Amino acid sequence: GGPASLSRFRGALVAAVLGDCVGGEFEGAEEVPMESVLQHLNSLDDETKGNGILEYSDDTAMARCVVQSLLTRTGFDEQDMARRFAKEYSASPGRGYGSGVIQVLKKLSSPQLSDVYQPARDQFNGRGSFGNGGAMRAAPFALAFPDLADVKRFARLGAMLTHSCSLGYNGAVLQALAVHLSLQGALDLPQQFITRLITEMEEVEADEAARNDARILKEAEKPFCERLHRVRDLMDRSKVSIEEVISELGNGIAALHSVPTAIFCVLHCLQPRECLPENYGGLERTIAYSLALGGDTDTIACMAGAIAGAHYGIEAIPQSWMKCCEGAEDADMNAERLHMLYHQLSQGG
Ligand code: R7I
Ligand code: MG
Ligand code: MG
Repeated sequence: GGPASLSRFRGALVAAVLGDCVGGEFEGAEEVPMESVLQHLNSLDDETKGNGILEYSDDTAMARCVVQSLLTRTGFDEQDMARRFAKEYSASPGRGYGSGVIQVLKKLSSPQLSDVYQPARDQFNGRGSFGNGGAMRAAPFALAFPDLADVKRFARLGAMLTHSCSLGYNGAVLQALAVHLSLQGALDLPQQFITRLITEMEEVEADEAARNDARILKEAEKPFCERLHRVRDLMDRSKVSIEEVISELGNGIAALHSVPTAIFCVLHCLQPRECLPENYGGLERTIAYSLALGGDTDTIACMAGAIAGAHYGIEAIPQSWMKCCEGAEDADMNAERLHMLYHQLSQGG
C-alpha cells in the first residue's frame, strides 16, 4: 500500500504481537541456532499438531494499554495511560515484566499518587531505568500521531511513565521514529532511512539530560547515534555474522542494546539471505533473524516486527502465524482504529 495505508498499520501492530509471541520461546537463550528458529516457526504452520496458542508477554500487554489509552482519550493522557499500566499489571502480573518495573507498576496503582512520573524517577537510586520496556511499547505512538514532533514528544512521555533514564526513553523515541518512517515508505531507500534516523537522533540526544546520563553511564556522547552509525557500517558490508551483530549492537535488555539491533534486523532482511529459507518473504526473514540473535528475543522481534510490518503490510504476514498468537486478531482490529485516529488528526480534526 501507499504511505500510511491501512495495510501498513495492520502489519505494524500485528507483527509486533507475533514477534513477542514467537520470540518468547527463546528469550534469554545465549545461543539460538537458526535450525531451532526455523523448527519453531515451521511448527506454527503445522495444523495437525494442534498447537496451543502462544501467549503474549509484557511487551504486548503494555502496548495494548498504550493503544487503548490513545484511542479512548483521542491523544496522549498520562494519567489514563498510567492507570491502564497499573490495572493491567495487577490483573496479569505473570507476563514476564522486568524485575525493576514491577515496583513502578505497583506504585502507579496508588490512588494517592499525585505525579504519575515520580515512581519511574525513583528507580535505580534515582537514575531511572534504561531497560527497553519503554521502547517495546512505542510503536502505537507512531500509528496514532501523523506529526513527527508529536511522535517524538509522546513516545518520550509515554516511556517516562516507567523509564526516566534518557537511555530508556530515547530508545522509545528511536523505535517510534523508525515505525513512523517505515509507515511513510522510507524503507524503500534504506540508506536514506538510516541517515534520517541519525539526523533525528542527533537532535534528540543533544538534550541536556541525555548528555548527562550518557556521561554518568560512561557511554558515547550520543549513545543511540553512535549505535546507528554502527548499524550503517554493518549494512554496508556484504557478509555479517550473528556474532558480530551481537558484539557490535547487543541483544540485551537495555534499550541501547536492543533498539538499534531491531532496526538492523529489519534493514539486513530487506534482501534474501543465505541463512534464511528462500520461500520466506521479508517479514518472515526479519522475525526469524531476530530470534536467531538470542538474548531478549521477544522484545527485539516485537520491535523489529513493528518496523517491518509497517513496511511490508498485513499481506506479508502468514495466516498460520497469526492464528496461533494470542492478541493478534485484537491488534488487527485496533490497527484499524488507530488508522482512523491518525487520519483524523492529520486533517487537524
Ligand atoms: O525495561 P523493563 O520494562 O524490561 C523490559 C524487558 C523486556 O525484555 C520484556 O520482554 C521483559 O522481559 O523485560 O524493566 P526494568 O526492570 O525497568 O529494566 C529491565 C532490567 O534492566 C532491570 O531489571 C535491570 O536488570 C536492568 N536495568 C538496570 N540495571 C542497573 N541500573 C535497567 N535500568 C538499570 C539501571 O539503571
Ligand atoms: Mg516480554
Ligand atoms: Mg523481552
